[in-house]
Amino acid sequence: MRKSIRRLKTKLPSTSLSIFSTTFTLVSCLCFPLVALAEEAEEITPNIIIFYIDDLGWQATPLNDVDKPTPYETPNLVKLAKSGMNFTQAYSPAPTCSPSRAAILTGQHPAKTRFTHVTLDNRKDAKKTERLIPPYLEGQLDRNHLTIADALKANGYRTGHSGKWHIGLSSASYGFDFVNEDRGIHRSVPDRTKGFATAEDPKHPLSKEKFPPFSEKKPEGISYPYDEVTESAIKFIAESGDQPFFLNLCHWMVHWPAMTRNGELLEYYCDKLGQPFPPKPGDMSLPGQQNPYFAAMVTSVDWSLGRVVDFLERTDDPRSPGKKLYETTYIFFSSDNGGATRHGKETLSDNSPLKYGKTHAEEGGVRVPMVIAGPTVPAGTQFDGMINQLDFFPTFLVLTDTEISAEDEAKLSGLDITPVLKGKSTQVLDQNGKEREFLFWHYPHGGKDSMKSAIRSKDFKLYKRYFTNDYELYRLYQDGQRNDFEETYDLAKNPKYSLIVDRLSGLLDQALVANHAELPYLNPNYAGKKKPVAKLGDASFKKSSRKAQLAIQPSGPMIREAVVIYCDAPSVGKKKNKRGSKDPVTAEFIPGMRLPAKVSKNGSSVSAVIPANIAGYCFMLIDENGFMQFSDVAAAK
Ligand SMILES: [Ca+2]
Ligand SMILES: [Ca+2]
Repeated sequence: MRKSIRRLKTKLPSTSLSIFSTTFTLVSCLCFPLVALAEEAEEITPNIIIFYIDDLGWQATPLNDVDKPTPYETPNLVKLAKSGMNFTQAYSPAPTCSPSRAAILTGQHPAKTRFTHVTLDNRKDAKKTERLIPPYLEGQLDRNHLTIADALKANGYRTGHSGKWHIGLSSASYGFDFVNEDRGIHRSVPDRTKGFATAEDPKHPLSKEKFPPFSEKKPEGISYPYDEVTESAIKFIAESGDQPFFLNLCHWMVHWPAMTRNGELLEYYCDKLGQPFPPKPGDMSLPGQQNPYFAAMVTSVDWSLGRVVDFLERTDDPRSPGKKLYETTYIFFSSDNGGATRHGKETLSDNSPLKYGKTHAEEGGVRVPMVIAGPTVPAGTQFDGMINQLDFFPTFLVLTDTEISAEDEAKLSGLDITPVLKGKSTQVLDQNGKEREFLFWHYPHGGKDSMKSAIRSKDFKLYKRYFTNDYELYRLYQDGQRNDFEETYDLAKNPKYSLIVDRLSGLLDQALVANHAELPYLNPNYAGKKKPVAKLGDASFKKSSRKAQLAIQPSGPMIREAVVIYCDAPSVGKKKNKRGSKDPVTAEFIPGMRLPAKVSKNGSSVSAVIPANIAGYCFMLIDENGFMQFSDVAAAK
């Protein structure tokens, strides 16, 4: 069922350099030796590393630190930015984990792949208090999509994944040769105030080598415990030998649980934040960025970045005599969504001055740190234009001279940013050489405060609120200067901005339609509903034809649309995805998939043929009044 990649003569359109005669306003300008180095470096196909952090907010590093300075230290990220480009207005494709990761892998907008949140294969009953319910998400990313790993592999790359996956099944099913989904050093402990790693720790021994932070107590620096995510990534790089490589390194930190096995690092932050060490058991409820466990996680992932960069800096590139791997490798550093602000009573971090955080399309939920360094990226530069991780896929294709079919190419949602990366353009340009007009987000999930779609175009950001069916508008910037990126002053009802509301809402609606975005449905359990909901009747399954059928009672509304969802047998319950499995799942049909079902002409019954290897099924039904419901899981036998 997997699509094979055809090597075609047609290449991705690479924009002609002549359009980039616009004024050059990057912070540091290119100087001649860099250009010479850049041209030389392009001779071999470069290695690509995505260094991806879970839940690292825009204000959680010193890079783009505004207003109150962050206490978290990330010396290796600061160093990476000095050798590459810092993107001050970088965005994740979604405000949560799975959709951002899937969007990078497929290059397609989460709205288009209908992979918009982490609630995979969730058919729980909705609350009585909510008028709307989210669409159903498949149990795993559709394996028919061409992934960037597939594309690079077909071009001779060795592909490796280390750490968190969270897209369903395992990375082995999506084009990765090397798979290690170990949690590394980030794993729950019974009591996080004690039991820190030691030099003799059997699984996570402390390093002999010392690293930052340096303090009066530890002027030589501190040790770090063994981290499998980092070490397996380095092993993958080392084993790649003569092959160019693509590494997808995804940390489980700085996500909950807020913990560290690094006692010295925790003590450093307790001292810095003026708190006792070890911290008292109980809630870490101080406001702002005062959680020493969270701080330790930020510095731990930064240490990991330092280990990988250090390895690249001291290892010869077997493909380029005289060069180190660091000179032939691009590193794309970013985070899957904005910072998580709380877990229960515990304060994790703080995205202020940005609004909200993870699970919200507001700036706090989608604006993330991003640094890109590599052979052609001018050192110490900054780009202030909008950029999205959806741009990674088309950019990788150009950087690595990888060709994909025209059909797959047409599906990509992002744009090639190599002209920006090379310091040759101050704008992200589309295939026609025009500046990208907007970015959008689609998050039909959560309650009334988060179920929104959003669009950012130049200075403005507009939100479409599904619960109230209206808009919010904020002016983040004015004449390039910070204006209201706190998103405090809603201008949507101000007549002065009505044209902007009209234009942006029109663009957003067009984008939602063009991407076949699935919108929220009416909740049949809602206590305040005003219309009736379809009543489900008899279900049947014919063994010989494997045809499943469900009748609808004539006393209520009929069915307008239906899909069938493949399940395990009703007696089995929900099976865990094969996390970390090194074997790709090759079955054509698997539980968690959803496919169109047949609706009878008058909507009084729905049916589907269930594949032989599928033991159970249910229907997702949308009735004439717009209510969505699931039928009970039935056995396909
Ligand atoms: Ca700050
Ligand atoms: Ca995340």
